[in-house]
Amino acid sequence: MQKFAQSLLAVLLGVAANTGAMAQADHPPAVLPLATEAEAKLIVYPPQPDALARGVVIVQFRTENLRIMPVFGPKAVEVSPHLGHVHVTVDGRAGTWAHTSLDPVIIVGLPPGPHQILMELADPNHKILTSETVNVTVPVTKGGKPHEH
Ligand SMILES: [Cu+2]
Repeated sequence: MQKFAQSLLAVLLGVAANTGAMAQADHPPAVLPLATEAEAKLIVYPPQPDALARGVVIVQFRTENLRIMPVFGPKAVEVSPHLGHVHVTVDGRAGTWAHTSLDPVIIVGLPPGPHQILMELADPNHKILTSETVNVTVPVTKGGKPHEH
């Protein structure tokens, strides 16, 4: 019985330490190594319309069955539950960057017109697991100039 109580405490503490960043829509995040890993999913939301009207592209996203962290290398691929990051590429150009948190992707300075933002969910060894493409049209803003910093 004591062993069961200790296990329960470990689970409860694990949940408390992992709430927030990994909260998911239908179930809490895994807190113990998993015998089998469910398929990693990347859910990307449409750019925020208010910001887009000002020429600022803000893309929010979340993952399921994979935690976004700045951890890399073959040993990290073996960690359970799985870790990973997102590769972001704008308009197919060279210059993909690794996004290593669940913070939104914020892009300023795109010229008015259609753009494609490719978001690829990668494991810690940069193998692509799944991807989503965001199609966005940056409007001509007042004065004809996009947002500037
Ligand atoms: Cu990578």
